[in-house]
Amino acid sequence: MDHRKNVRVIGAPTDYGANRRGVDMGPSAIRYAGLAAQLERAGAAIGDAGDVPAPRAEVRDPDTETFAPGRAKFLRETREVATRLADRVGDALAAGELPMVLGGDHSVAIGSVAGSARDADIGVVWFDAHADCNTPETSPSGNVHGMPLAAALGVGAFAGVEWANAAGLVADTVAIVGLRDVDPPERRAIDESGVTAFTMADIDDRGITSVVDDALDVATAGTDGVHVSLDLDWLDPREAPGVGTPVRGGVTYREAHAALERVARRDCLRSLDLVEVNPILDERNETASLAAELASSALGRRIL
Ligand code: B3U
Ligand code: MN
Ligand code: MN
Repeated sequence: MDHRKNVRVIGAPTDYGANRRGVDMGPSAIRYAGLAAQLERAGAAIGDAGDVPAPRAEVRDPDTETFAPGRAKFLRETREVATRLADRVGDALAAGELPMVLGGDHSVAIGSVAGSARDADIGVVWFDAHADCNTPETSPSGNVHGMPLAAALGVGAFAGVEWANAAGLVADTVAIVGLRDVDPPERRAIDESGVTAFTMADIDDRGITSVVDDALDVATAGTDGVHVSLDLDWLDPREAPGVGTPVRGGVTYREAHAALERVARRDCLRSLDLVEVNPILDERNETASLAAELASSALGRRIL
């Protein structure tokens, strides 16, 4: 898979899917943290496609478009960006490049998954403290960054929503890794959809490499490649303080690298998201640097 080493960086500077402002500066922060240099260490050639246009939350009404019952704030804006991003991701893949999406809040993954699945059967590995399996009916917050996996899978009100799930991601090839904050309706959505879910307790019991190998088995079974969606709140807040919804008890620096190194070793990476970096809440751009480093590990950065 030599062509996969040509990376196309695509920024998606959104914040309206999250309840904290500042995550829209994630793409700048990750670039500034030395993403290009990190990717070069993995032997990748980098093209930066700039950012997809993202509307400013201040000039939009969160409830212009609604799902009833329930709430999904800034749904119209989410759709606009997801649609544009899906095109950009699909174009990069069609050109033989590996799209790397810099968020922005996690709602942008609706677009990256849709683009990645456009002309292929894909698996997904979702590294996150949260399940992101809420729907407008079940969400406690109305924030779409808690819903992207449900949207991509067509759960609940997202069933048949063309821009979110027309590309046909199937739950059998989706694995979530690192869970420690799951809402009760999400638990039900996971059970009913058949998504494979690994909690922090699984990582404690079995070790990160074994869990990630299992997740990759799920995501590679009968698929053409894997989309990896990395929410930086997957890591422990001590390692990654610059996120909007930190949850104690996440993976360590070493576990995170070990996980992404397993991804590289499997040679299955098709597309990658680095999301939820919030520079306003960060310390010395550490979380953005970590995102850049982990991307390098995912692409097979050599130590020796
Ligand atoms: N599950 C909660 C909280 C949350 C989800 N994703 C993040 N936070 N980052 C919700 O609002 O859906
Ligand atoms: Mn999260
Ligand atoms: Mn997330």
